[in-house]
Amino acid sequence: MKGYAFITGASAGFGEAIAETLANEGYNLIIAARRTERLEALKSRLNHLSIDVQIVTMDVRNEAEVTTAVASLAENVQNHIEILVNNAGLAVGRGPIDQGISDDWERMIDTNVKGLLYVTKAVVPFLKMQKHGHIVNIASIAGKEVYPGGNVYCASKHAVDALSRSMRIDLVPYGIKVTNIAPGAAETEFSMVRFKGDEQTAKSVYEGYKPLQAEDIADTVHYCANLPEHVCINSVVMTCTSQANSFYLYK
Ligand code: NDP
Ligand code: 8X3
Repeated sequence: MKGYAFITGASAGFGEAIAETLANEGYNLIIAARRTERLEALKSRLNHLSIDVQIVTMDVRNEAEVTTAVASLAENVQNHIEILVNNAGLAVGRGPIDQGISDDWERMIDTNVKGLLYVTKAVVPFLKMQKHGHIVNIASIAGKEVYPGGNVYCASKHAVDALSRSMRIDLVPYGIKVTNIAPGAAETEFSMVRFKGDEQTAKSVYEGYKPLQAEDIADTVHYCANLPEHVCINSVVMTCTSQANSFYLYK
């Protein structure tokens, strides 16, 4: 029997697709996010599979909430976590640095960087005990190259990239794999969140080309997680065919 995949940000986009893909491959799931009703709907959709699905409602920015949520999982769940997918994240706003809004900056840094740290710190002791496990960090192409107006989001994803490489060193003695996945533009709720509900602007991000779909990222996570024990993919940069780098999209 497969162990548990702990997926943050499982209420939408990549996280939801990763949860569905891994569930179909027989993984049990711990699905986390703030919107419990979305997690419950996902769990119901997976009802036909003979897997266990644990729902965790938490805001990754709140360390106490994260620690309590992980500590509250049953022992047989904690001790069988095989994969942690640090996926919860967001961009808020896009524009020149001097026009940035401090609250947007804080939301991005607190979620993308500090949230990922809190979840990792809470889960790693269980992976260490097993001397086995895999952490998949969902970074971004924005963590490889900056682009106009991307400043703080790009900085937060550069931090994720650096943390993935650091974790790889810290955790290698325990047989724990770390994979950094850096996708380019993908059509999810990401742009609706970034542009604060401005549907027209959000839609325009994906017009004139075929962007990545959440399922593409899920397939990549599944591929990386199902390699032989002695093989670890450290880093993946993936874009749709029309995107050459973080600022050149052919439309
Ligand atoms: P979505 O907006 O579709 O999903 C984001 C998920 O993150 C939701 O499940 C949301 O759940 C969760 N989340 C956000 N903030 C918090 C929080 N404070 N606490 C807990 N959960 C939170 O976006 P994507 O699926 O596109 O994004 C997933 C990841 O991929 C992010 O890290 C993003 O930066 C990254 N990424 C996205 C790309 C894209 O073009 N879409 C490309 C490259 C990387 P809820 O609101 O219920 O809490
Ligand atoms: C999301 C992709 O290009 O909007 O990480 O930064 S991009």
